[in-house]
Amino acid sequence: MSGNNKLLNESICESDPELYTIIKSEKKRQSVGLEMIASENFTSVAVLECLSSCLHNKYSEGMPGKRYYGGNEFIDECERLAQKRALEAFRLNPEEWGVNVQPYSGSPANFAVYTGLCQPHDRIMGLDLPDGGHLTHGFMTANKRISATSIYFESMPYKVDPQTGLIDYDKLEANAKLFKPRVIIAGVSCYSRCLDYARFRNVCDQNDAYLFADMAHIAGLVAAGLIPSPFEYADVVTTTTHKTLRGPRAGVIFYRKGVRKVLPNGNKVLYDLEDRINAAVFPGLQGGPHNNTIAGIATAFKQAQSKEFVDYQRQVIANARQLCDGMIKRGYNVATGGTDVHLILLDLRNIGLTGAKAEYILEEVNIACNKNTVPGDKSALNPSGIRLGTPALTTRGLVETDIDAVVEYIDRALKLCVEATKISGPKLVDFKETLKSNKEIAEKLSNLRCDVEKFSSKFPLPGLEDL
Ligand code: DSN
Repeated sequence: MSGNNKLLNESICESDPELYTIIKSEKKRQSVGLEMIASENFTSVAVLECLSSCLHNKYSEGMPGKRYYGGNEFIDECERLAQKRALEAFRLNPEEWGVNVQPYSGSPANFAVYTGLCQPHDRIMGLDLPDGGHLTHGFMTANKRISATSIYFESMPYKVDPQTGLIDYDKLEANAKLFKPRVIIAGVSCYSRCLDYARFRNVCDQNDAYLFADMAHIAGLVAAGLIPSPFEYADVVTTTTHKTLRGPRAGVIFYRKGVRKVLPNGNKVLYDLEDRINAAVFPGLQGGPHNNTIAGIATAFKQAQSKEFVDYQRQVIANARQLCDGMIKRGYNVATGGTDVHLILLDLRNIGLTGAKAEYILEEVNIACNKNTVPGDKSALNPSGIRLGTPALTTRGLVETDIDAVVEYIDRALKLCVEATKISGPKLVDFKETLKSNKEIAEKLSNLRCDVEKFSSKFPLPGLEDL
């Protein structure tokens, strides 16, 4: 083989053993651990094949049939197929809804929506990040505009009720009357209840605002028809495709077409979102779409229309409920008292733990989750809870009885966390040291890690054999 051919044709394991070892280690980590980060999932072999296909090589700026590069006959077919299946997956009429499948992921998709709907400094209202919203819903703090969505647009958050943990729709309505937003975002990153889209619509109509639903977390459950759909009420809907939808890492934007409203004189006002959204994605914010990813979107949306997918989503919810009930039975507090979806938010204040310590000790025993603020938390920098999700575990085949075992492992870890905190005192750095230096604690930790590994290894990890 000539030098150049060798460079081009060697597999990663031959050509770059250093990187190959890192990938193998990550594969091992994924298979011996319990993945409970609510936004993660394991995608299918078909999606992974699309991602590593020749479609990756092609530039195709523009829309199908209107490209800035030649050679796009099959790329056009692929993107049109992805668009068609995206609409089908949510049972949408192409006369009423269009879709752009080019956004690189959820954050760019959301920014494209604001770019399409707003002028700079127009007003937006989203659920505050510490209350379960997402960065791209306008997050800012008292002294800093954090997300670009609060730098380029004027953001006023709405909140959850600190007692119930539920969105305070009354306050949202009152504040929207004063703030007069151009866009209200109905979307969450950590909220375990279904959203009241009809109420959001009503508030939007009172203020002539657009209703923008970001269903990234729950899109798989919506596609399966198991929870209320935002499409009945929203003007624009975005989603990522890799969370409950279990496709490639990407974003899509759905926009309404046809009649927006009928004026008192009977004249119809039409939506003009198609061109605005498409132009915001390209050339506004992005260059060439990632065609390998778009193929992955197409095949994920095909899968999303299967009976197996609906069964999977049903199990995701059943597992989240089992997790929730199991934790409550063991004396833990769950924000809002339950779940309708794929995640729960555990409030650790009653057992004197911080989210950071809980996340750390769970990671030490191969259970991945993330620390999270809970309703009423004073500081977003020191959150009092952890977010736990079931999409990835369910993909590996866990059912309710397995979740009982998971509850037991989490409970053991959190009890150990309390025990270690009593020895270490409140500082995280001392706590970490205690986990290592206290012989009894270290031994319990190691036993628990072995139990979790043995348990996890029973469940196959989908994906390519070696990578
Ligand atoms: N980072 C994702 C989440 O964890 O919710 C959202 O983008």
